[in-house]
Amino acid sequence: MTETSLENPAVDPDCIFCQIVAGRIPAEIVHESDKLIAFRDTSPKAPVHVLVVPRQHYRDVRELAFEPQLMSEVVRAAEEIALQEANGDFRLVFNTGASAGQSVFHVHAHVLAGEELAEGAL
Ligand code: DGP
Repeated sequence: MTETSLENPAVDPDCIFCQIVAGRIPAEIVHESDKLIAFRDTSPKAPVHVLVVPRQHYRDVRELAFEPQLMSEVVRAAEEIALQEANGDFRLVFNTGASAGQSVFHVHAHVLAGEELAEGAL
């Protein structure tokens, strides 16, 4: 573990997305910068389904809200991905908390795009 603080450890060794960020678990990366990576979801719910993930470990978007610049980068990355892979329109979803469907507790934005998104596409 490096650069840890109690509230916001930079890396959680038990976190699957930290492992992807570190290159220890493979993923199909479609976009990256020094602050974040974006890779395809393994269970796509739309023609384009990409997860935008800060390299640093934040539990959920409530924590990311304290980092407005990084939050803004997440949105800009979503826009780029939707332009690259579809017509530029997209849906951005942050499942936040287990009862809202969050299953990986490293913040990630679901970018859904492509054709007309079905009503229940996440
Ligand atoms: P959520 O339920 O909002 O926490 O979304 C987690 C998503 O992460 C879910 O749609 C499936 C995806 N996912 C889980 N494990 C992996 C993995 O190892 N690789 C990739 N690419 N996606 C994963």
